[in-house]
Amino acid sequence: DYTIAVYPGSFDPVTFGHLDIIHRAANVFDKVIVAVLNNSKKNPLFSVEERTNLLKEVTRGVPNVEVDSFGDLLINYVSEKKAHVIVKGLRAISDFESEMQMASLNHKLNDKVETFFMMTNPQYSYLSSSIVKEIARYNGPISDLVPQEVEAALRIKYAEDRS
Ligand code: COD
Repeated sequence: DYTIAVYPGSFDPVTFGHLDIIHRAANVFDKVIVAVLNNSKKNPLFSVEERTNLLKEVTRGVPNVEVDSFGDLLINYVSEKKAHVIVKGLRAISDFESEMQMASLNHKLNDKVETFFMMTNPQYSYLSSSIVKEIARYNGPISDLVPQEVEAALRIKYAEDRS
């Protein structure tokens, strides 16, 4: 069976932690759709177009990865894409509670869809988009945390803020 997995998130912006999950998921599933949440509520730093474009740039070398965006319930999007798997990354215990709630709810909404969790690479266990934005805002070093394209985009964003 051809297995399509959806890896959803805010990706504001994509980090090496996300990228590690994307590469590992691409080794396991036939196709991985990285799905960017089009969220106006969360007041993201990058627009959905910017987040999607950055993801496309940094996953260019992985043939079975596709980047898309979605705007409503994840489970509806997953059905629309004829996918049966949701991929999530787990960092600390703090991720567990909300991920368990979302996995249970999504399973209740559609029991044909399974959520698969991948444990973070210990190297990236502390890494989140928010921490990267915080360091970048104060002009700190982020080259070990995000790909070059993302670092450049962050520098431009915060330079605009400062001017
Ligand atoms: N190592 C491993 N995994 C990581 C790392 C890291 N360093 N950093 C992030 N991750 C994982 C996260 O655990 C998550 O699984 C994924 O990568 C994306 O992370 P973020 O922070 O970019 O995205 P989130 O957590 O804000 O995404 C939340 C969703 C968009 C998935 C969720 O809000 C959602 O599904 N929304 C749609 C509306 C909906 O259906 N709601 C009902 C859900 S039951």
